[in-house]
Amino acid sequence: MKILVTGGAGFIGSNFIRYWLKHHPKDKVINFDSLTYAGHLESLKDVENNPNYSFVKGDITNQEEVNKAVKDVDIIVHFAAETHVDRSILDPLVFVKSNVIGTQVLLEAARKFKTRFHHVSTDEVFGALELNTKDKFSHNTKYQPNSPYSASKAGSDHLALAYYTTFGVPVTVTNCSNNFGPFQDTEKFMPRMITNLIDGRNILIYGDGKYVRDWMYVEDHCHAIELVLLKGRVGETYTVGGLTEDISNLELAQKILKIFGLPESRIEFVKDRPGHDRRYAVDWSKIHDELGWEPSKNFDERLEETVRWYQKNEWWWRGIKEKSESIYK
Ligand code: NAD
Ligand code: TDX
Repeated sequence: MKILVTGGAGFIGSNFIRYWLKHHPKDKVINFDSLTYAGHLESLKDVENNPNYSFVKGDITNQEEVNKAVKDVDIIVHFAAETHVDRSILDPLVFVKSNVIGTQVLLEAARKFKTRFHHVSTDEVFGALELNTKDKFSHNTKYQPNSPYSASKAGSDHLALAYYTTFGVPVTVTNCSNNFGPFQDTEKFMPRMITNLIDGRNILIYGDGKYVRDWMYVEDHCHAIELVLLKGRVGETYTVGGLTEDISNLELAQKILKIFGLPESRIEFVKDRPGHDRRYAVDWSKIHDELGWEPSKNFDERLEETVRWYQKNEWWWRGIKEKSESIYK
């Protein structure tokens, strides 16, 4: 099988390529990525000489480049996107271009070449849940995106499913909660906290810190996508989430400080994010019941592994932190 992974130089895409090559050593994987500020080929250093791996520099908004890459592949796994909510507040246009138009361009190629298409999306398209409720997002939840990022991802989800209904493109969609693990850009909350502490700086908490995310380990996400590709029903949406059960940003910061053996005085409250979604929680019973997916280990173990990874791999994040954190200055 030949798989085209868009956005394979990003956080989840690079973890997915490594995962796929390990579990499906006979398959060919092509990484299609335009290498924006968020694309790092260093994340794939350990597989770059694998004869089944190749890289194509290309932009998903360019139909010609996309058609050339899609022409003889069996599956497209579509990760490429602008992904940072704070950036979408500063400059929404590129989110619409890459996330909406880019997805439509890829779908057009999938339609032309009759290619199986898996669209990787986010739980943020469903909006925000109230604190102190048992409510969760599922495939039946109404779309109510609040940031330019989530609105653009919502648009891309609708296009993907419309191409299934209208043109019969074999599409599946996963909407996943916040991922964490190795090779995540340091502008995102968890690596930002960890690398700030390594640098002797404080953890910066937006607003009151009582915001809740449903943290899931990146490898569990890769496994979920694998199951959907191999056994999922086309035209379906699967929601995927973690095991953390309502840990607030503040509680997460406290857990990380404990791993470092540092005091809570290292937490600093800063200005809140506009339109900040209060709480995300995901019902993953559909992918569990239909495809047998579940998270692999408990959250605290994965969190500690992740902290240790950033402590050991400064070579990877040092240059990235200097560049990507420029948006915060
Ligand atoms: P990321 O920002 O780390 O990587 C995105 C990658 O896409 C980069 O390599 C970048 O160069 C590439 N890219 C961006 N625009 C492109 C374009 N126009 N053409 C070609 N390549 C382009 O993203 P991530 O965190 O790995 O997220 C991957 C996908 O998963 C996204 O679609 C995101 O919406 C979704 N998602 C992410 C999370 C999360 O917690 N990170 C959770 C749920 C869903
Ligand atoms: O320094 C920070 N301090 C802070 O309190 C940063 C960067 C974030 N936060 C808060 C905002 C959120 O409540 O932490 C939470 C997580 O923030 P992000 O890492 O920016 O993630 P989020 O906005 O939840 O979106 C992420 O998960 C869903 C990804 O960036 C998206 O691409 C994905 O779709």
